[in-house]
Amino acid sequence: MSAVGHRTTLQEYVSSGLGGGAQDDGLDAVIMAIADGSIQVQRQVQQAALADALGATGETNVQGEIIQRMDQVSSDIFVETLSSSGHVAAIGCEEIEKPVIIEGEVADGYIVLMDPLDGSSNIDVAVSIGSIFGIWKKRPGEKVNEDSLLRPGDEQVAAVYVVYGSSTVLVLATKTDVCGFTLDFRSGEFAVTHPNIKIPKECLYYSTNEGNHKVLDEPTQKAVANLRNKYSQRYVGSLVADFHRNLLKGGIFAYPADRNRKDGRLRLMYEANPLGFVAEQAGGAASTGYQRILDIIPEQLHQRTPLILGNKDVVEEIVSVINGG
Ligand code: AHM
Ligand code: MG
Repeated sequence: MSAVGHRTTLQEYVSSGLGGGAQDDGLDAVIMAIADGSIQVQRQVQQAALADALGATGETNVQGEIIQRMDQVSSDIFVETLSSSGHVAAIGCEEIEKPVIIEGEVADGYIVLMDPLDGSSNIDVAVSIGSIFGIWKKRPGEKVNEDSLLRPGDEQVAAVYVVYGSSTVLVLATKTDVCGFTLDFRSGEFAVTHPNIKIPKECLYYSTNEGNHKVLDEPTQKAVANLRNKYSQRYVGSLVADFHRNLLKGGIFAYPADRNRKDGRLRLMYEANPLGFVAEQAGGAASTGYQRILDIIPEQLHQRTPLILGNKDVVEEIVSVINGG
């Protein structure tokens, strides 16, 4: 933070090298496009009931899930702000079956994968929801096509999430820093409130859907029972909000594979990869139970994955129990 009384804004932070002296090659514009979109989404979410914009669109997405009207509104907003940034070559989105290829001629463009509004079941009931973004740099000289989006999480250059909660918080992770910003409604800007985020050493919470216990295999039941015996449970049901709490307070999120969801529930490219990147940069870890999330070579844009996310030592312990240890 700079002079007393002035909090560094997100714009200042990204313009001065993203906390680590990065070159200005358009990543700042991509991040500001996400921030601008999130301010619009936050307003729409707050006004949704008054504008009769809650509820479902009547359509389902490629994964067969009902699209909420606010899912659609948020997707449209971010596609617009990212496309207009001039630095995004392609967008992959939970609500859109095929990638949005923007290129033409974005020379040093970025590829952005997003869940524009995470926590669908909480939209209509005034519970925290959010947006999640993984950011990859286009390969030099690459002519972007559908396969260009299938990059491992390890190659992300940055990840961002926003929580629309009792305050609106944006967390940006790069290879050099994880920093949290809060939206100041007076100025309309994000300002640094959580510099240099590191997940606390002590794990306080576990977040899992306990209703799934009966469909877990035996080793996974044992791993969850261990969590239950040691930690307090907190489960919002919006991944982004559960993760944010656990990142700041110390905690573990678990949505393992089960009998009904052999590939897990959450999506690799725009949920597990970005939050796995944030977790690792903050000293935590992310695993499927069998493999590091960021090592997965993706096969499909909308593929699912089991996800164990949070304090590194606890992730390792769960992985060991799931594997019969
Ligand atoms: P969404 O992207 O359609 O909102 O779905 C993902 C959400 C996550 O935010 C959350 O962790 C999970 O689904 C909750 O699932 P469940 O209701 O099965 O506990
Ligand atoms: Mg989601």
